[in-house]
Amino acid sequence: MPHLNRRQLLKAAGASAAALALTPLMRRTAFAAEEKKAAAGFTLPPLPYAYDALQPSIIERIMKLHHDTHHAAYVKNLNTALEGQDDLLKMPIDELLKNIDKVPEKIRQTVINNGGGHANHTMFWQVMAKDGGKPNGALARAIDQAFGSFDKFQAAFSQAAITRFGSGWAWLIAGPGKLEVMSSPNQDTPVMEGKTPILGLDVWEHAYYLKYKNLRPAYVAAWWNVVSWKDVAERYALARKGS
Ligand code: MN3
Repeated sequence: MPHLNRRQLLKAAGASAAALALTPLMRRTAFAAEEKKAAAGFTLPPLPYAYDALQPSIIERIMKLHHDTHHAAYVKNLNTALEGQDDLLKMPIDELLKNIDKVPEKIRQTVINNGGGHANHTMFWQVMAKDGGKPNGALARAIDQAFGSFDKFQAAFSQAAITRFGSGWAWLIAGPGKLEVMSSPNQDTPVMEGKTPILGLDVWEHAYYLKYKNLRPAYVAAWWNVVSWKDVAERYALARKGS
């Protein structure tokens, strides 16, 4: 290795850290078994883009509040609930939710609410991007097979999101079995039922009220513009490999 000065060394270290951060499996911290945790306790992952990246579909003010306040609170409350339980604090969030029966009954609902909130939002940030494109390849074929066409899938998913009463999520599930659409209340995650979500939409009012007021259908329609189909396809490929 040639001799590097301090500045060159720092530059090289920065470049490899950036490369690591961009590796799909490293970047993914929810709903993928490959995640490795270094320490006990859960942390708020940074947004993978700027607060204003998804405008006009999702405005900066919503993004800031949603990530820095709501998601941060789920992480904090989860860590507080599990204080002193290092074996549970060391688990990847997906594993903790899959093994929710191992959580003491006294704090189980708190862990479902806040652990689900942490996992669901971690995925939510990642399945969105500016100019997310359209599904292609194996994922597009699976969508056609399960729903008849992309339009029919979109209609079914939107319907699930719009008709979920109160707070909750709409999901595209990759298995077991063929693709399906479902919704869940509150922060309940399909992972607790042994299902593998590959796309999730937050329909809590905090996700849209500042821009769309009570018009959830308008929010859902605009959200399709920022779905990262590349990320969903990667999740689909991982789910198929895992089953
Ligand atoms: Mn939310």
